Amino acid sequence: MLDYANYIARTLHLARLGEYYVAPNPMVGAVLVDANGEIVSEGWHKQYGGPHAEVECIGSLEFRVESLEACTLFVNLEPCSHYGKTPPCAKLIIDKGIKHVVVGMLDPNPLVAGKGVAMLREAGVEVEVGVMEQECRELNKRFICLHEQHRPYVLLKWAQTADGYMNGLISTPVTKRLVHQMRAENMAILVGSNTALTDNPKLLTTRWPGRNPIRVLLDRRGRVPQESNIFSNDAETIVYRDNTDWEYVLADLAKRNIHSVMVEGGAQVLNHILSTGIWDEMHVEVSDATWGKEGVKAPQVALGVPIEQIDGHAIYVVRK
Ligand code: AOF
Ligand code: ZN
Repeated sequence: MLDYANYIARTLHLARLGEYYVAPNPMVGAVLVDANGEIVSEGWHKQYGGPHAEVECIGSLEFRVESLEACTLFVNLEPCSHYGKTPPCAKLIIDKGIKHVVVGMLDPNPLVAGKGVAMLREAGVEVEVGVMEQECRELNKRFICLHEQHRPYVLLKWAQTADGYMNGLISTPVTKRLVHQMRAENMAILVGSNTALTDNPKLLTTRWPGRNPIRVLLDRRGRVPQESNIFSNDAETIVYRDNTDWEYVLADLAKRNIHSVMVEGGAQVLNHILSTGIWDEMHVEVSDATWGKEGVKAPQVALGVPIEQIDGHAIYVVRK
């Protein structure tokens, strides 16, 4: 008897290798296991628009296997059933004569949503669904949010002093790098006009591999000049002028297939979002400095216990 959780855990290792390259697609890994429990092949979705994990796995069989009939395919997400940029993985699995598939979680994309599993079962493939489901959902929380809630996953990010004031001078050499890494993990980075005018940020990921995120600017009064860094031609920029209502912005970003947005400020935008209650995660860096009343008051929220200390700064992560 195979230990299913072990192999699904392995698919998650592989899936994560696609982290900075597959959005808005999910991260997916696949492993093919023989009757003795040996892994005979592995694969993962490497790049948006590229072959899916199952195709990579089956196409790169490392050991000669006489027949795939005795093998089990493990994949963290339900194999697809649609003709997208690539043909359906469920069809490939059937054509290759694989008779047993173990799936971490169903695909929430309405194009698939159970149809992949149904296709396999109709062809006589034995399918088990829901192994390490929580871990599978955590890995693809952004992709899942887009399809289940029809809006991007929202990460609020700011740095503040111990007495609750913020501006751009708080980050340390290490936390500056971390911000670039976090940007690369999200498809879009959003700021308000005050931040664009005061800090004039480029909002790029020059200190981390992967694509630059899409920049989003809320500028109701049209105050941010065209020569600002946010409009540099390194990356795309979307500006909201007439309607900067949070629900409208999220719905519009979802329409553009953007599965995640990191909000970098300023205080006004963060407070507006917090007042709507529509966000998923907060990442707050607190320095040990006290500035009295110099600076803008940071949003006032309960931060709980820091997850770590970096360069003497406390890092808080709050999940909704
Ligand atoms: C899989 N294996 O490795 C991935 C899947 O445009 P396409 O053809 O690449 O299809 C993208 C959709 O396919 C994506 O939204 C998600 O539902 C599914 N992703 N499915 O069987 C994979 N990446
Ligand atoms: Zn597929």
